[in-house]
Amino acid sequence: MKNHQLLEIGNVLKKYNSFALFSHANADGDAFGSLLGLGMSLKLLGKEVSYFLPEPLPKGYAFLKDYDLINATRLNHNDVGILLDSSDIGRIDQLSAHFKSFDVTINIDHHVTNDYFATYNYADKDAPSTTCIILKLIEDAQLPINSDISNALYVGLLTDTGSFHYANTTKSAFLTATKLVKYGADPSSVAKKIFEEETLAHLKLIGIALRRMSLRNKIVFSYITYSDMKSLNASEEDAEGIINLVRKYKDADVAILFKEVDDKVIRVSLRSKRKNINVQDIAVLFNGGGHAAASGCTIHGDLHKAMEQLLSTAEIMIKDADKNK
Ligand SMILES: [Mn+2]
Repeated sequence: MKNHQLLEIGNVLKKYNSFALFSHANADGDAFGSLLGLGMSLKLLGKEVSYFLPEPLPKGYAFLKDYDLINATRLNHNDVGILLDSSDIGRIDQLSAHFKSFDVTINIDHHVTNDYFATYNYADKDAPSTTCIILKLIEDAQLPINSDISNALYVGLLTDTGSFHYANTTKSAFLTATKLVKYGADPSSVAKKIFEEETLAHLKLIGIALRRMSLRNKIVFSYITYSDMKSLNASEEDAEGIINLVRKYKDADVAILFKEVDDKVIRVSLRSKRKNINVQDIAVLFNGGGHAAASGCTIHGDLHKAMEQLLSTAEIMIKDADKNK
């Protein structure tokens, strides 16, 4: 499995006239940033662009230019399908048939597990975000860039590095950030939109989850019930990101948050803070997935039974990890 040159991909972008851009379900900052950043650049090049994301769309990124055009443009036909920030076609759920209908497809991504599903592929696991690759493509192929595009690309970099906290906060992450600011990105206004404009329901759910934090050996965990969700009129999006506060507890090896987002539908977020504990192994046992440090699964049934079941499984796996240390 070999990467094409970004220059070759740039030539494909110049050759064809209209493009359908896709990114993955539960779109995050990098999905929105790469989708809209590349799309806006193609539009400045005089191309026709349609944006597609699996619904529901998170509203937190509505400040990005062209957000309102996602799933709104209805062209009869596009020449090329482009899938961004996605390791495989399955990541776009019900949109995958649409993507497969294109004769020419492009895959640009930074996940280790990318399976090179397109006609033209570029996957770089060392890229801090897919938007970093999009900037490289723009520079290598000399595609247009402006401040709206730079802001979109910066959003992907900022969120995928956890605000420059995670292990992918490399020299290249800062070099890309520097370039994006040079091209017109405004880090403080982006940070304000992403981190300082939370809904009341989100903040109140944080309060509930933190108050209920408990410890079981080295596992810190908490939960949000469906009745909490209903009483705050909270959406699933309002319950996103709370695991990142639970996991801050310094003596925890593993952090788990149970969210009953609908009646007897429990989304479980798992985070590992220790190298030899792979929470993906726990998530997989409950039909979920993710990465070694961050995984998730959905359990259908009674919240407290689900918690007991998952926590005891996690305890056993952590004990095994300690034995093999
Ligand atoms: Mn990404």
